[in-house]
Amino acid sequence: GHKAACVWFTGLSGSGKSTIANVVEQELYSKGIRTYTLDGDNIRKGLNKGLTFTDEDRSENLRRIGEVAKLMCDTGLVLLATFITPLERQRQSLRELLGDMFIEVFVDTPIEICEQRDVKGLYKKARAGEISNFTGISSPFEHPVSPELYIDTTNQTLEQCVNLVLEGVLPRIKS
Ligand code: GGZ
Repeated sequence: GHKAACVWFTGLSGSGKSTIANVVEQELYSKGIRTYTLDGDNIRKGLNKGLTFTDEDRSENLRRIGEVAKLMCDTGLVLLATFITPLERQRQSLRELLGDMFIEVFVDTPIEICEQRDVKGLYKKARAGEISNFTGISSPFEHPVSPELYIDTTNQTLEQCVNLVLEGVLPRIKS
């Protein structure tokens, strides 16, 4: 058996949150750990359809996800969540809600690099004014002050990033 946890990835759009979380999930699965991933694709299109990217709507987006994460953790799961979570007060609320199950992982990729990659072309659109309130451009991202895990993607490979997350998570879910 293993303990429940909520591994919460915070970072800019295109920082690599999902890429890292997906490999972490595969590794946990291969160790027999029960996992589930919440991300923008399964949340903002369903449960939180209609919420925008104002500070207020982002906070509501994240509050609801936190409540769902808590329910899922109550079943004993290791929940992975990949959301920008741009403000310190949003991360603080999640920490209060989830208590010692909350493992904040800051995926630190400088905006210059996210914008260079621009996998989905969103930064280009944001610069052109076609997307408002875009994180890092027209909406703030507050540097996390007390993440449990800090991942510097600039100087490390994907494999190294994944291993750092696993080394941080595995001891915390040991029963
Ligand atoms: C930031 C936006 C925006 C704006 C659409 N700002 O890279 P993606 O595409 O797949 O991930 C981003 C996702 C961010 O949603 P979150 O629910 O994670 O944000 S928050 O935690 O702040 O509530 C991006 C896309 O949605 N996207 N418009 N204006 N990202």
